[in-house]
Amino acid sequence: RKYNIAILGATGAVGQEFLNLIEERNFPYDNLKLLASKRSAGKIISFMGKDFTVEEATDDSFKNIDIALFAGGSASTKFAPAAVKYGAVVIDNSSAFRMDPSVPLVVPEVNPEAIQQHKGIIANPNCSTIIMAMALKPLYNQAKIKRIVVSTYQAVSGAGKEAIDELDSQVQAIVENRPVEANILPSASLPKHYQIAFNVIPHIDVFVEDNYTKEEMKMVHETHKIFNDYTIGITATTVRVPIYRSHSESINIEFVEEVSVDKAKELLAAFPGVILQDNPAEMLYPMPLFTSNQNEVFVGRIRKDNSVQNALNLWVVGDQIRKGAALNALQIAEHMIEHNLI
Ligand code: 11C
Repeated sequence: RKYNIAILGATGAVGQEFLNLIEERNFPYDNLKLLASKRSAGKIISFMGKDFTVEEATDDSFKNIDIALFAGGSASTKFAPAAVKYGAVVIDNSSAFRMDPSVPLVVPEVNPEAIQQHKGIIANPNCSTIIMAMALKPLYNQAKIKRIVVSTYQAVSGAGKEAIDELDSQVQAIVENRPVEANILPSASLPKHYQIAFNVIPHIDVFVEDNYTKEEMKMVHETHKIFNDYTIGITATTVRVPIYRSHSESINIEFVEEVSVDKAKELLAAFPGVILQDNPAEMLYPMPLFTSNQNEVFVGRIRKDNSVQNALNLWVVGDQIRKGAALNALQIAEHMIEHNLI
């Protein structure tokens, strides 16, 4: 069987990646509707030898749609009710529904069983959460996790195309000895902006409770929900770095029982969607330059943390637009097809 698909936010970075992956993975689509805001409507997108006209999304766009892939943003909240009403399964990449108890929050390699509980909407976790969850899961299966300390190094593309353009223009200005302008990062909506070129900004999204950022708290709350384990202590520091694509994470994990470095390597190497890249003698470790446009999450620099019992340090890198967004969403759809859930 083939499915009628709608992509909401088809012209953005995640929308474009949906198209790349649908082609690459030979996703069984019948009709494909590319939807966006009024501003992008009318744009022509060539896909698999055919020209598609981007349509302005309205509630009625979701009539006869089986799977609605939402790239994210405020459009999700606006159109999810109509899509569900028309009987589509919405796989949503925004943060709007993630913490709703009636909405499964899914990384297919980690908690596929949650998909069955859906009532029309399935949420895709935040990119930094997905990348961390992929590295945690094979280790969590071996020994319960007591505490996680994570610091991220997040690419500018996580903040949208404007942030990529801003990094480019700032580097250009610096090279040409011109004044540098900053209008986008940490977040366009904030009153103040900082240069990202040759800098790092320890501020992603807005500040929420106890001076943590929303991005940091997403890593805490979403991980608890995905693992359905609210006992794990998690503390995060999320940082924007002048990298185009792929988020990196330094993760310190304290287990309830010992997990040796060799065992961790064996478990990670065997886990689907993870590539172990850990050979210090050969200077082999994951780096964002080489993990971009790849589907897997790469793990290396695995070391015992000698300062505390039963703890390991990991360096984890993954393409946040692929596994951190579009690929994870498409894998949810593939899982549903494979298990007759659609
Ligand atoms: C970033 N993680 O890198 C963000 C982007 O909740 O889906 C994705 C935000 C989200 O800025």
